Amino acid sequence: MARSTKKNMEKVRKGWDPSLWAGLKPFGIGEERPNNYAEILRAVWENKDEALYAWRILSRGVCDGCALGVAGLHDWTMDGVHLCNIRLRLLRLNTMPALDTRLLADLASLKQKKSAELKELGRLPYPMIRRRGERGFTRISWERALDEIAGRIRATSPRRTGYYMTSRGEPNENYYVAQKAVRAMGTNSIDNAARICHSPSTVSLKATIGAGATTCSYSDWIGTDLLVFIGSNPANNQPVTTKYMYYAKKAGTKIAVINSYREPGMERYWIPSNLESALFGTKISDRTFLVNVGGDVAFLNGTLKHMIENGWLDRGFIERHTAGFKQMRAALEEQSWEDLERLSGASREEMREFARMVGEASTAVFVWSMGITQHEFGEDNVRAIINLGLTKGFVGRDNCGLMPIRGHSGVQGGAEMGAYSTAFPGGLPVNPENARKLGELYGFEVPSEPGLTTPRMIDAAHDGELDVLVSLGGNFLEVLPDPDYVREALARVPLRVHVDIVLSNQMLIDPADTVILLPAATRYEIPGGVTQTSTERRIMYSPEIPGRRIGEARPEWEIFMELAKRVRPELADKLHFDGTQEIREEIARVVPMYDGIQHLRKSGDQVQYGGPHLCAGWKFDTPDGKAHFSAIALPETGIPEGMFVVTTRRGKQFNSMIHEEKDALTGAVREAVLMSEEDARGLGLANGERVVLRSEAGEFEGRVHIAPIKPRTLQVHWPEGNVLIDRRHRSAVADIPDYNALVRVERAGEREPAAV
Ligand SMILES: Nc1nc2c(c(=O)[nH]1)N[C@H]1C(S)=C(S)[C@@H](COP(=O)(O)OP(=O)(O)OC[C@H]3O[C@@H](n4cnc5c(=O)[nH]c(N)nc54)[C@H](O)[C@@H]3O)O[C@H]1N2
Ligand SMILES: Nc1nc2c(c(=O)[nH]1)N[C@H]1C(S)=C(S)[C@@H](COP(=O)(O)OP(=O)(O)OC[C@H]3O[C@@H](n4cnc5c(=O)[nH]c(N)nc54)[C@H](O)[C@@H]3O)O[C@H]1N2
Ligand code: SF4
Ligand SMILES: [Mo]
Repeated sequence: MARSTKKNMEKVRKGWDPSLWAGLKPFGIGEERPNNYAEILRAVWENKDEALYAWRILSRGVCDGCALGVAGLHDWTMDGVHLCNIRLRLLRLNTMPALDTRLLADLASLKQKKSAELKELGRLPYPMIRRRGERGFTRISWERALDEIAGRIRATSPRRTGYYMTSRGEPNENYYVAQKAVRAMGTNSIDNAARICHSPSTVSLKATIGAGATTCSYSDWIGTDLLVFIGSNPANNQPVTTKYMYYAKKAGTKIAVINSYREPGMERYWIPSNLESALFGTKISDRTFLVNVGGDVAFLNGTLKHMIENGWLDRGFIERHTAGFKQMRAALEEQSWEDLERLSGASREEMREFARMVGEASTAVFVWSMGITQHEFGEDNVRAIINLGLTKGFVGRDNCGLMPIRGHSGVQGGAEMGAYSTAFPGGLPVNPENARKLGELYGFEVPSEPGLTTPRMIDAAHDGELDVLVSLGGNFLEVLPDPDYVREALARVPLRVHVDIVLSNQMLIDPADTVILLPAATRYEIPGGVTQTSTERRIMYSPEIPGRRIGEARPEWEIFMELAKRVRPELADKLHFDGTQEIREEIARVVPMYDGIQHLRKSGDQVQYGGPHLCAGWKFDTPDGKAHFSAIALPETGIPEGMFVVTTRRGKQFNSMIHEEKDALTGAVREAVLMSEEDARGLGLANGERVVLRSEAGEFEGRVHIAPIKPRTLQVHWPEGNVLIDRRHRSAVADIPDYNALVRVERAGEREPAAV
């Protein structure tokens, strides 16, 4: 094999290493694990009517699955093929034929269908309209649809309108034009799925180190001394990372996991495209620390306390390049070991063991995800990780970094393009000064007040304060807490517009007055090609792929442009773009950090904004040029007697799109209630027994699935589990819902708790 030119790949030891194997059973026979070869056969079968198109998408397109990022079948981190089962499952969304719109004439039978079945009916081919009292949708022309929507927007105040975008597949160009159009229509109430995903990460990183994204690249994982995953399960959610982890381990990296569940995929994984790992598996985590749901601040603060007590710090870095260390230390001194143990669910010894791992490492990368962000104190969770990262200057240098690993393919670019109610393009805060500057560039007045965040849009709808709600993809009914409340809210909005590629159940909610469906093009169908930004800040070009086109589906950027021109005809020339190349040229001017985007022309073209490391040379983009430690109080997360804390998790699904009844990584079916053996015993419950979970918000019936999970914590899959979540619990700054709940557990059919 030729020597790799990819950074850090030269550190990977050649030859097989049995000490890293998961076991001696070839192919892990008999183990609970996904069969990735079967996934390939399934994808071939599913896409057989459009085999050539499917192949072109895989071999030339930028993946529309997660935000890891790949062009065609190769990435910028490792040699060899980059492909996974998520991408294969999502492929059909791009190749399937149009649905028969006659099916929409009467919705009675469709209302019985699950979202997965609705999606399988096919692509949405034409604009459709349904008025109050009508049984279903009828076809309407684009002209009439856009005129009607524009008329309604003009007839109301911009304050009474809201716009939401999924991050599923959305390219930068769609976000950029959408936010410009919405701002021209007089409001900042445009938000995207990043709000309910990593918003606390962006807020806290900006406030402490002046960076709004990961500071490092994936290649920094390979050969770092210590790689830590906190509240993150990339084996399921960014599967190709298991290959990066394999290489990292072969370059001497130790992996630690902090989680409330011993995720099977993070313990060992069989990587299909690597012979050694495919045969014998790879042991991934070297040390897993089980913590309480919500126990991370306590665990990380305890870790910090040990590090300070033992002097496992880089004092030079702390003195020269940081501020706030003393205040942080003072806050820690107030926190007793008793509280730290009780709230974290881990022992003082375990925190010491982790502290020693961090203390002994001269390089480390910290990766986190939804287990950290989706809490009322999500911002503090992130700050606690940043504190730890700053103890030894684990930022801005090789093999070091702070990485909020992103979810949806489109999510990194969403807020950076300004499709965010609290940020303008470039992630700049919405305030009068930034509004004035943007207004000068655009040639029209840009509103200077922050708009409605996603959860607040639904609150406004519920309160009767929204006249127009435009949602591009996504499904409020399934991605936000308390579906009954969301249903009521959506049913009150006089005009709902759903721009989408397929059907979903939120579209079928009866109109308060009017519902309009608009068919969107996928990213591969957009003339001129598009770009997407990955977690590691890489802006990648995805070309238009020749193949089947669907009815009258149009690129979403064009839909927004046309709409805004109708609402503000006097601004038509200022809102016009001839194509995606012209959009990229404007992005390069308005968002200087995206400079280079205008030169991307073909598959594989890319530019990583900010370079491999942000905060390089320990220069921090904060007012004093320093990185800031945070003094963090312990959130009171104690679990009242007789109760459990339940968190929502992903199975074999892509967010609201469910792919399989059973998750092959965990063995859990959709209705599973993951529970520790200890709790099951205490409640007198057996594996598989039916139980009811009751929270203040609602109840959920499922089946006990005994798993290596922290006692007093439970997990259920979402969206099914969303009925348990109280919508009022949200984080203070970022406004992300807390997707966890306190529940009582009862055996199904009993009124009294199952406890004996
Ligand atoms: N196959 C697949 N891939 C996906 C997605 C998908 O739905 N399916 N979704 C995409 C999206 S949008 C995103 S954001 C990412 C999400 O990626 P992840 O954040 O990895 O996804 P989750 O399944 O929500 O996993 C949360 C993890 O945190 C743990 N956890 C829960 N609560 C706590 C806590 O309080 N503390 C700690 N330390 N751990 C906790 C859970 O046990 C679980 O391992 O995945 C992306 N990729
Ligand atoms: N309980 C609970 N809820 C959660 C989470 C959790 O962990 N627990 N995670 C949250 C997270 S991290 C995220 S990112 C959000 C996800 O929130 P969203 O992004 O809003 O939801 P998705 O389910 O990913 O959206 C998929 C739907 O979008 C549409 N769609 C798919 N592709 C396209 C496209 O190319 N264009 C258009 N216009 N539409 C398309 C289809 O209707 C599809 O059904 O959910 C959040 N909700
Ligand atoms: S890991 Fe993510 S980016 Fe890579 S192929 Fe899978 S879904 Fe696509
Ligand atoms: Mo997400």
